[in-house]
Amino acid sequence: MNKFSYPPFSEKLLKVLKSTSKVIITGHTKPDGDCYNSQLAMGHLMRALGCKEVILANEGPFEREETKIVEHLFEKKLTDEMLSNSPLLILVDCGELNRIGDFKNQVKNLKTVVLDHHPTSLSQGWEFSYIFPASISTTLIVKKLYDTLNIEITLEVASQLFFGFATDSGFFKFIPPHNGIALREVADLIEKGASPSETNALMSGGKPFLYLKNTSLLIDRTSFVCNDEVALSYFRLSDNGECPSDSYYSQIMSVENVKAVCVFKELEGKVVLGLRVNYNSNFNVSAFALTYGGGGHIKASGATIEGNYQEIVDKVTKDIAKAYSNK
Ligand SMILES: [Mn+2]
Repeated sequence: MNKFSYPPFSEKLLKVLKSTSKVIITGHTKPDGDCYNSQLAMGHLMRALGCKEVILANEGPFEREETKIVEHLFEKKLTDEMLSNSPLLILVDCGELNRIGDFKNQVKNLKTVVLDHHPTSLSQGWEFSYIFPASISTTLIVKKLYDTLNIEITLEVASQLFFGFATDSGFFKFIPPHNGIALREVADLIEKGASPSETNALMSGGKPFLYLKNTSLLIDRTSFVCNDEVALSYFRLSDNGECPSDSYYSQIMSVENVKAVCVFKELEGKVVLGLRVNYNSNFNVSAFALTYGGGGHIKASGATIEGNYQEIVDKVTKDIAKAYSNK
């Protein structure tokens, strides 16, 4: 792909946003920095457009350290009152209803606007959508909406939009060539007051010592397949503290030959599969996750699989070795 710009928003999408007096803004469960900041910034945008009732909802869980301070801003349950008078639904950083948890059945008949950058959302047939996988983060799509509608980006919103970008770019690490526009948009956010140093401290600081110890636990438990190019590790229900997947991915990716990483996180009756690949690998983990009902990006994806822990680990390990070899 050569240098590109963001396509314009459709007139009908803009019209729906401008004519809405009640909105529910939600995103995927287990929100990350891109998801919840897109929700917050869209909340502000809708109020600026004159929308009277803005409901921010996310089922959670708010697991990541940096999400805990914003958790109280989001409704975890949708009441009949919230669903009355046909609110508009805005889905951000997610284009599949089965990724929003139990809300799915309550909102499936609402008129829906989707703002997302996951390629798996393209096939969902949304009428009012802006799905652009080349955008590093959903917050950069939200920024494009602010600029299109001429809504002022305050310091608070600039910080939110930058945070989403910082999360999904691995703090500037995962940016492909030709995507100069991302950095031009980010420069604008920094000029408006977003602080990379403060965001970095928020994102990577303040973790309990156990998080670091668990990173070494995952490193210790690593096994390799496919000529040591695929690293696998696991975090059991009986382990204490948080599963440090992100920290583990970046550590294990620094090992020579490693091109792909898979983490099995055991929950009650199910396993959360996390997948990452190196920037120059052509193994499509989004497609792989999709075979287990998951999804995500070409280089970062995941799935939640119900069933027996050991059976899931054995099957996925076999499948990933096969898929990786056939890529
Ligand atoms: Mn995202």
